[in-house]
Amino acid sequence: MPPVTLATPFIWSDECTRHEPKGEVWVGMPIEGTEVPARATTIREALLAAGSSQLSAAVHPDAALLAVHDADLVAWLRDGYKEWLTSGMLEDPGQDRIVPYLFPTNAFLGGLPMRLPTAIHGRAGRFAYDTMTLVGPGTWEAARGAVDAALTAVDHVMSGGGPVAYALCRPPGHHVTRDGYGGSCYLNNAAVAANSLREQGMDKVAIVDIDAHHGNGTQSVFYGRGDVFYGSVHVDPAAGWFPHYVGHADERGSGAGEGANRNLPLGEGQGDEPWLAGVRRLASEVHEFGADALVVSLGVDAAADDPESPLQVTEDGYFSAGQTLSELGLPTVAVQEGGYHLPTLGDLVVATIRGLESGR
Ligand code: SP5
Ligand code: ZN
Repeated sequence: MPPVTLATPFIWSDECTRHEPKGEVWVGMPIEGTEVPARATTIREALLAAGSSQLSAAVHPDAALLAVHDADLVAWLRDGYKEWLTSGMLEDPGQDRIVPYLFPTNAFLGGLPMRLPTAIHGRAGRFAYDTMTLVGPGTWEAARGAVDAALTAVDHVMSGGGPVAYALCRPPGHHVTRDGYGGSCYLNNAAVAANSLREQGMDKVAIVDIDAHHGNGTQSVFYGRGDVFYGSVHVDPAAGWFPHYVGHADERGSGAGEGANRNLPLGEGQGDEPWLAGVRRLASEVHEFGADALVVSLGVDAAADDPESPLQVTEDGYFSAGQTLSELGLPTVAVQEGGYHLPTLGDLVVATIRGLESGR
């Protein structure tokens, strides 16, 4: 029997393929980037083949974005590249992407106030926290389009369009804090979606992050808040994986957010059973939290073939994760995060969405 047509629509923005990272700088080495435009088109083709209907992302005002991100970060992403060009960086030294070389950490400033450097290359490390997340000609448009896709998915669910909507966001977003970007992410699509659900009347919102990496940005945005739960199952940063400094089990939230953050790190090589046990535990905590709506940070890079993580989850595993989350019976917005193995990417996303809509 052929699989049933997907009932869940996907939200698409043409802007999302305009970001061409070209490469990234990792431990000083210029390497080929894996967060490429073909990720988005591959997923789109798989969704269309599965019968999902495409909805266009509607352009939203900046308000929802600025409720989550620092206005100076947003302005930098919007205007920084133009300034990079007018400053002549393309001619000397011949760099056509914004690549930071100096980071104003506490260790550097030692308590002195942060001044705004005159040189554009001095300013490049103000909001970026790594050298892998380069800004080029279409980066702002793509990142902003991804936010519009996430917000359109929220609108769809809130206006009674259906119980589940999937935003095909690219670039991904879960590594972006209020004012820091990195990990191939520029604006935090999932955090903007969750906060928008709150502002549109959902009293409690939960985010379940099944990307292979810990969503340090999303955690950071909601760490002190009791109205948004963040839970993640991911490769253990203590085993040597990005984001290294954040994503440990003892990070439980602070102040009003105490207890509303849950990290379940897994060792290298772990597959379906321990990963799904993590997803089930997050689902039960979301239930106990009393969430009214769910945002899924849907990264498929925990899959066995993925080049960016050592986890060994299967396509069936992704289906089961979706199924477990669907049993919560909550209005659900799924937002694309990572996933880099082009030959299996589309099937992994389709399997997860099939799970998310099972039994509805
Ligand atoms: C959204 C998302 O999944 N971001 C993940 C970023 C993690 N990148 C860490 C990159 C480390 C360098 N990659 C080298 C690959 C060698 N196999
Ligand atoms: Zn990831």
